[in-house]
Amino acid sequence: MKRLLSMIAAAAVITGLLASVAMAGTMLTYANFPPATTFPCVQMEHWKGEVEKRTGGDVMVQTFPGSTLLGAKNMLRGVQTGQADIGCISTAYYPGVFPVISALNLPVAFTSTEVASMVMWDIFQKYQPKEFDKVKVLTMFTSAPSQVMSKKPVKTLADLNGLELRASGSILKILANLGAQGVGMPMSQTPEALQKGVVKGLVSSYDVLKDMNFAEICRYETVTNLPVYPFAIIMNKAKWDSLPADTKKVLDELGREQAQWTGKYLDDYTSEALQWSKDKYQVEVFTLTDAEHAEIKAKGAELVDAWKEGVTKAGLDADAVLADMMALKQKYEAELGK
Ligand code: 3IO
Repeated sequence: MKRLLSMIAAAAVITGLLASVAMAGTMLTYANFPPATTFPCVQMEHWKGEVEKRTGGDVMVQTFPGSTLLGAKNMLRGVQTGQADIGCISTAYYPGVFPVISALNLPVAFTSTEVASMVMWDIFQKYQPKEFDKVKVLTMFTSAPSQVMSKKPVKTLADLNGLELRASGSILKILANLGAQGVGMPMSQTPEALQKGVVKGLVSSYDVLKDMNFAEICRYETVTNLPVYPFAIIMNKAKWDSLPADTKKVLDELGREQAQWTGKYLDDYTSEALQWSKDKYQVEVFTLTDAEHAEIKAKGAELVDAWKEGVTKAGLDADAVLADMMALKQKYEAELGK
């Protein structure tokens, strides 16, 4: 009888231990808007793997690509209200909401995603802009320099005249200055708009030729080297506050590393995606003349002035942010040889 009682007691202790182990763990939901094949989702799966490994399984991450939990436009609000714990935002989809970090979306001739992503992270760390006060920022990165992908050949800047191209953020203004018809919409709506003919092409980085299979419909690619799109991975503030200190440490340590990993991945991947498009769909690639690139640059200058005005109105030193961004760009280009 005594033996039976002690066995029952032991079983109860073991059951309690198992329950507390299960309860100690945290499950985080992570929403993303584009399809699983695209780079924002590739970096999401990489981050999930690192977090689960580095916390020894204490933190598990459940990912929702392709707008299955939150879409491009309700991502910010959905994370703030806790519909998802974590979400990926393309900041260009929220005009006026992120004045400081939209500096990365200016026409300042970033040629490397790794450089742009490191610069973005450092600018965020240094200025801690109020625009992110309501969320916890886990990491940041950018897309690669933006190019024209279209159904009609754009061999010269003149071919842009009246052409309907999907874009977002500052690129819409640059397109307007170049005589094109920019149409603002998130990446996740672009396949349908191309299919229906609402737009004749898009301005984004070459990774989407393969990952969204745009090479099939957009057989003409023009190297324009327009701005990168800045992305932020944000977490619900209350959820962040509820995490144990050691978990917060793991996530904080991953921030900069993840920015660099993503930038490096995309730098390598864009050329691979373009080659794939040539092999599979025989896409044609056009380059512009130096004079045309100078024209794009000249027409972008007024955008920088407009950005400065907005940031100054928000009570910040726009010249300092810009100067820091350019200095960091130079520093990382030298350091990384890019
Ligand atoms: C982008 C957005 C979602 C998925 C893949 C992508 N590659 C480049 C971008 C940038 C862009 O066009 C955007 O709208 O954020």
